[in-house]
Amino acid sequence: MSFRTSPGTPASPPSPADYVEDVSPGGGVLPPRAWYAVSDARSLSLNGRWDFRLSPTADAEDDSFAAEGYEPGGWAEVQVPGHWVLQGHGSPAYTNHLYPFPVDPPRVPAENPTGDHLRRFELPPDWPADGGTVLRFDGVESCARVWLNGTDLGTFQGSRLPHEFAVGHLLRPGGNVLAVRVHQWSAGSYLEDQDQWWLPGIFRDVTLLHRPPGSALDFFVHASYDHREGLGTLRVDSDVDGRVLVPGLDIDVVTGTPVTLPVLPWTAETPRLYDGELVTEGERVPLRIGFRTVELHEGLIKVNGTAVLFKGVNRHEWHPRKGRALDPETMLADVLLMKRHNINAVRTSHYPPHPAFLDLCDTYGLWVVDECDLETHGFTEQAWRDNPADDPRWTPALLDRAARTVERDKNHPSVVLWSLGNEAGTGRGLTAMAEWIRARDTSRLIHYEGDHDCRDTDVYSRMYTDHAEVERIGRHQDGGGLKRRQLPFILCEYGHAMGNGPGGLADYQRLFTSYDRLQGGFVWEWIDHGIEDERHGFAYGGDFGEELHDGNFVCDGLLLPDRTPSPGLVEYKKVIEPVRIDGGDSFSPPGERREAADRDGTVRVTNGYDFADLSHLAFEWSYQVDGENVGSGPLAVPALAPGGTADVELPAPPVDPRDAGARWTVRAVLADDTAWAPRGHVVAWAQLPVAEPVPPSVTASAPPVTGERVITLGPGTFDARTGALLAVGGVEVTGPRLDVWRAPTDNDNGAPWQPDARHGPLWRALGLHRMRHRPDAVEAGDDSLTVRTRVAPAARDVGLRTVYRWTSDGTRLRLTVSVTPEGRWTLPLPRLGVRLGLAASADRVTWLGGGPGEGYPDTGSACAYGRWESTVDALQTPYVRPQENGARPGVHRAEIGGLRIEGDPAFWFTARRWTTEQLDAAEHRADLRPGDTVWVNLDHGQQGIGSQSCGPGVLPRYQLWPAPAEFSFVFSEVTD
Ligand code: IPT
Repeated sequence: MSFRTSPGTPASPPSPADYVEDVSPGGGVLPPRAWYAVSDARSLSLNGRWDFRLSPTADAEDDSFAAEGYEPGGWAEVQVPGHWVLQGHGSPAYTNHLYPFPVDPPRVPAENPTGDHLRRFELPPDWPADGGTVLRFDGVESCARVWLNGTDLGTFQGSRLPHEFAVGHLLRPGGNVLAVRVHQWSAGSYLEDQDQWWLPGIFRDVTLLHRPPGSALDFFVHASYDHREGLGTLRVDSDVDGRVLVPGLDIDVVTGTPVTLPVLPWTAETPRLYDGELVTEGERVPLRIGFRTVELHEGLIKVNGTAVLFKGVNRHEWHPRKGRALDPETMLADVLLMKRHNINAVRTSHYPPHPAFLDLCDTYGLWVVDECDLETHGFTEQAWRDNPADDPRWTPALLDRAARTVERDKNHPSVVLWSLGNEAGTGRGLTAMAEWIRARDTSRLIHYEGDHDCRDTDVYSRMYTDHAEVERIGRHQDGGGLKRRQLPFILCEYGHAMGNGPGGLADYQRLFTSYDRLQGGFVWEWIDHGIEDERHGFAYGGDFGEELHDGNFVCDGLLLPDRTPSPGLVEYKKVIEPVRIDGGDSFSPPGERREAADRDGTVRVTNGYDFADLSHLAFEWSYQVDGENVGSGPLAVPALAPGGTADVELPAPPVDPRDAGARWTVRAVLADDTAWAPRGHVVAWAQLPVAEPVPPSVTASAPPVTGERVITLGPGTFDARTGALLAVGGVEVTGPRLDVWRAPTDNDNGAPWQPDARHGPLWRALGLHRMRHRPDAVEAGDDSLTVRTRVAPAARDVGLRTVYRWTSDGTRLRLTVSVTPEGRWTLPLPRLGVRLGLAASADRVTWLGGGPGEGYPDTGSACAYGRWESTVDALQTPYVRPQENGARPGVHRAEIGGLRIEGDPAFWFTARRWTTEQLDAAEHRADLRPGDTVWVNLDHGQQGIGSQSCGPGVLPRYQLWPAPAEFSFVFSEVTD
């Protein structure tokens, strides 16, 4: 590293590494242009094993390794694409918004891990000798200097953007050596302060592209759609003249010529692409043309004349072993998972993705908000002083990033909005970017969240706004300047999916569908960025000894790091389903009765798609009594147009509809195989309760019998001193006793910047994790055993007076728990119920209630009422940081370890091989070890989940405030 001289003193010769701290984007690269994967021109992938040497500073080694004839003796090897820190060289580091180096732009720390890479390659023998050749890097973090055969080609910054060099004149048939020096930190790092792992390396493809004489340079496919006339207009502008062929439309015109003709439009729901070709003298480039028009009209984002509702996710690129070096299979897996979960939109947070991902979005149909690689979030620590986004010296770099984004991706029909970046404050650089983009591409709208006055944008966008404010915005009661008041609204981030949750999604969706101005949102975020790790299961911030880190804030996705859908994704799928089936809600959690079934035998079906009719769906009914299917069949539903509604007659119920626990289930499934899911895939569903199940009844007829040490009552054996239940028949039991504690979720713990009370820390401060149980009386009456207790934490005057009343009919045992809060409670409870222990041999679990996955008061939409079966292990949701999980809501009956439990009313059921305290203490999955007891929680109430790990807390109606409560369970031994 060179020391800069002060003004006036003669400059010392520039250090070879000066480009690292240069605010300009680099030098020697070709201008940006449209990206395409293949053409008939030759290409050669340089991916694979590269020689690699890591040094601790930018200039610890001189650049002699790039000279011809250098022998990389003693070097290691890395895989390209890849990050060296995930291949045993150095370590990954995670910070949310803090720069992991002193903020002194554009200076970077002296410790600047630098990876020298060497790749030898031969040209294929038939590599054409004419024309030129381009060397393309699709992504290098964060700054590179490149040499080919000893010649210095130049440098670049802009990690997730392509950079090309003209190299034809330097290539030889054999014995080429490509040398790339990559610095982890550069001036560009100040522009790349996204909330993610810092992962240096050549993490996207490196390709040699032959450019035949007369080959295409840049080209721009303009394909609009006039929804009134059903006409598409195609014009392909090309830097090199040629012809545009679209055989399916009989188009054969010269470039630059508009053609208007009847076409089928492209939408995310109906992704009609026409294959075409751009034919220039030297090259044939395949085109995939989607006709669509994006506009701001009457204050709404419209595509082809129709307002769209974004049901989106924020997608970072992530693979638990490869980091951001995604392979094609992983990209496809993401798209298929999104489509199968009713997601229709992606914000490419917070940088342009690998370009192949956008090809998949075109093909399968996803609206894309394509975001530029720009975030300067760390400057918030100094009130945005010196923010590069408002410093003209950085504007060329910002414009370079905008241009590389737009030029690369402009031919994708899926891209409907350009996003300037994320969390970069406001400033002249952002305005310049917006102006440049507007001048270059008039066919898309501009998004940026950081500018709440919408000076540069076409849409009012916010993140983590609470429900009440979103509703005010929906009603146009949010004030703001004239421009903003006329704009549509989206939540570019909401529903923070960290750990258990997010809660409250259904409540947001109700707002989105109620107010036109609200055009939906993008859940934060798609996938947990956990790193596969032998020690921990999955590692997160701090696990690599970082001096600054933000812990598991990097694990906040709808997918677990291995792409297992979390309950949050299953919930989101249900909440955003594109067909609404009414007549009863999917499922009523305990304590909340929703409208009963439509007893007239009709069900109301509403098409919630924006463009598609329902002809691709088949509808089915089934009828359950006590969770048991007693009939099913097809249901004829008209192919409703978008927004259309029909009342559809259900068949006569297959059994007497007064049967207890009867309900209809109606499902909309794919009628045929699609590109993204097979026929029969469930798109939408609802359950319509007909009759509630009969609550269990136990006639108190058996008397308690007091012995020396134990009291017996029917099948129950109790400790005579404490009144604790010891066994039900032959099933040994520990407890049950009152339990109010849960291992705080990330959302319970909350984020410091949220105004709402953060319940997790407050619960702990109150001592809810160390409640003491004081037995006050054990009273054997004529037909009941009553145990009186007070449950309270040390040092506090609040408590829960708790009475357990046991009765029996000789074979079954009924427990009624009465809870009376005492003292001044200022917090809701985590949970309210009982916990009991069973032998570790308890494994198989069956239940009648909500399932198959977990559900909490504000996350249970996707739980269907039925008979479910699982094992204790499979009931767990393995969140990367262990926390409360796995409750099954609305359970009327459960069996586990030989014990049958019936609820009056229905309860939340949870079983695990560790205690809540162990779950609470664990920091990683690997910390959880099965003990000798299976702990079962039977909860009358649960606090909701909310989204406070970044967003708003639990809505009042899902909070569990201490209040007098009474609830019962009936225990019996399973004999059949
Ligand atoms: C917001 C960021 O845009 C996103 O990158 C991520 O960090 C998210 O939060 C939290 O996971 S910024 C936040 C301060 C609202």
